Amino acid sequence: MIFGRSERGKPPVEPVTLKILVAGGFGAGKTTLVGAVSEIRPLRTEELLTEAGRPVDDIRGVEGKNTTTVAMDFGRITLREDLVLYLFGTPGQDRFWFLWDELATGALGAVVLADTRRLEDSFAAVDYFERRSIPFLVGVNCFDGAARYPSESVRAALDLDPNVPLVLCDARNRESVKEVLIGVVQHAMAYAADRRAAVTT
Ligand SMILES: Nc1nc2c(ncn2[C@@H]2O[C@H](COP(=O)(O)OP(=O)(O)OP(=O)(O)O)[C@@H](O)[C@H]2O)c(=O)[nH]1
Ligand SMILES: [Mg+2]
Repeated sequence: MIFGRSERGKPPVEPVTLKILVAGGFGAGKTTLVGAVSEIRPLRTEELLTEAGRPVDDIRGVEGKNTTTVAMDFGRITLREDLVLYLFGTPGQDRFWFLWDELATGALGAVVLADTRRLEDSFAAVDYFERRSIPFLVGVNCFDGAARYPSESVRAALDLDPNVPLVLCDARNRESVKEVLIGVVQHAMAYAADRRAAVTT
């Protein structure tokens, strides 16, 4: 017997789509993270780092880096049949701050990628999401050769609220990045539920 689509009794699932921002300092691994998990060829807006930019573009620790994001990264991942994330990676350089408000519109939550060799570069992103009450998770991108610090020290250095999740990750590794993304969705859902409860009580 041949079954038609409708006879299988399973209507196609219309997935929920959520927008997640991937932010952090210059060279923290944002473009790498989006590329590691995206199931579509990620849209990138990379430009070559130039000699002229050398005084402002600090590539210590990521000496192999020869491009930088000038507008955004875009990718998509299906976490479950009924849950699709659209990932928007921000540019890391300060001179592109004007793009952030546009990118943040409608975002459910954000990942702040941090490189422990230059943690101070993540302060601005942490600040940005705190001020706008956008729930975020900090992903410490563990670069080869970078010193490992206990999570508590990183939390203290970033002055994170106790409820902000912090996870260690490898932006090149699909499974590791998936865990980060599941973490941010769970955190954002819990945050939204708390806000609803606060409004109704
Ligand atoms: N060892 C190691 N290298 C990484 C990791 N993530 C990124 N890289 C390398 O670090 C460099 C910077 O990565 P990008 O993904 O371009 O960083 P970005 O945050 O998008 O940079 P901007 O857009 O310029 O701010 C690249 O050369 C990557 O290959 C990681 O987890 N481990
Ligand atoms: Mg980038």
